[in-house]
Amino acid sequence: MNTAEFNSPNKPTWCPGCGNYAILLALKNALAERDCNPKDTVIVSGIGCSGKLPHFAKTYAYESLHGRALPVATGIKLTNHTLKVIAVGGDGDGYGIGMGHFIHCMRRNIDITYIVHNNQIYGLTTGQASPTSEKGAKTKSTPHGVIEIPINPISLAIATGATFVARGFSGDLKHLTSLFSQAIAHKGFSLVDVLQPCVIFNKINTYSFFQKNCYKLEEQNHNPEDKIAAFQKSLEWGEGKIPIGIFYRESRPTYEDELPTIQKTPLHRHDISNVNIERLLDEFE
Ligand SMILES: Cc1ncc(C[n+]2csc(CCOP(=O)(O)OP(=O)(O)O)c2C)c(N)n1
Ligand code: SF4
Repeated sequence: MNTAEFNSPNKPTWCPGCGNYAILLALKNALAERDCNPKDTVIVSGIGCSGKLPHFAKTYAYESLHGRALPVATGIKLTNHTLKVIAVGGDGDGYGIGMGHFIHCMRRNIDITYIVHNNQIYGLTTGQASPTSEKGAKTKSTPHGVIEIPINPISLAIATGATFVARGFSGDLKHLTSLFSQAIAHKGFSLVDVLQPCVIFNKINTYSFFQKNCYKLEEQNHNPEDKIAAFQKSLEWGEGKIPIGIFYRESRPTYEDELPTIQKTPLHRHDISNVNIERLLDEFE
C-alpha cells in the first residue's frame, strides 16, 4: 500500500500549524507501511479537534462521543477481531472523561492502537485546562494557574498493563511514523501519546519547547523490555529531559486470544439462524 491510498476527499479543517497534521500523515504512512487494507481498518475517535481525524483518512471511521473512543473501539474489535482497529482522541478525551475506559482497556490488553493527541489543553472548546496541563498553566478555565499536578499517561500505562507504551512528537514525522508503525504491528494494547502543539491555545508547550527538550530513548540504549527502567524513564519531564520513543513493550495474550466464543469464528459470523430466544423473552413477560 502507499500513503495516498489512505487519502480522504475531506480536507482537514485544523488551524494552520496544528500538530494534528503530522499525526494524520504519520498514521497514513504507518498504515501503508504495514500493508493495512483500508477496507479492513477502522479509525474510531472521541470528540475534539483530534476527534476529526477519522474524517480525513480513507478507512472505515466512527466519530463517537467525548471520552468514548475506546469502548466503541472495543465493541468493534470484539465483533470482528480480524479488523485493524485504531482509536484516536485528545488528552481531555482519553485522560479526563475517558479515563476509566483507558485503564480497563490496558489491563484487558485488547489489540487496539490508541493514539492520544496530547496538546495539554482542551482545543475544540477553546482553551480550558486539561488533565495534562502543567501545574501553574494559566488557561481560560484556570486564570490563576492550574492547581493540580498533571496526569502522567506513560507511568499510568506501564503500571496498568499496556503492552506497548510510547511517546512521540508531532515535530518529528519520521520518528512518529516509526512509532505508529511499531504500535500497529504490536499484538495487544498499544498507546502512543503524542506531544502535539496546539498553536492557538497552548503557548507553553510549543514546537520550540519540545525541540529544545525532547531526546530519543533509543539513542540512550534504553531497553523497552525492562519495566523498572521504563517506569523510571516515564517520570522524566523537564529541561532537556523529555524522553520520546518506546518506553515499554511486552508480549502477553490479548483479551481476544482468551475469549472462547471467538476462537473459531469472529462474532459477526456466528450463525444465529437457529437461536431461539423465546424462553429468554418469556422471563420478561
Ligand atoms: C459528554 C461531553 N462533555 C463535554 C463535551 C464538550 N467538549 C467537546 S471537546 C472537549 C474537550 C476537547 O479537548 P481534548 O479532548 O483534549 O481534544 P482536543 O480538542 O484538544 O483535540 C469538550 C470538553 C462534549 N462534547 N461531550
Ligand atoms: S485549536 Fe489547537 S488543537 Fe485545535 S485545530 Fe487549532 S491548533 Fe489544533
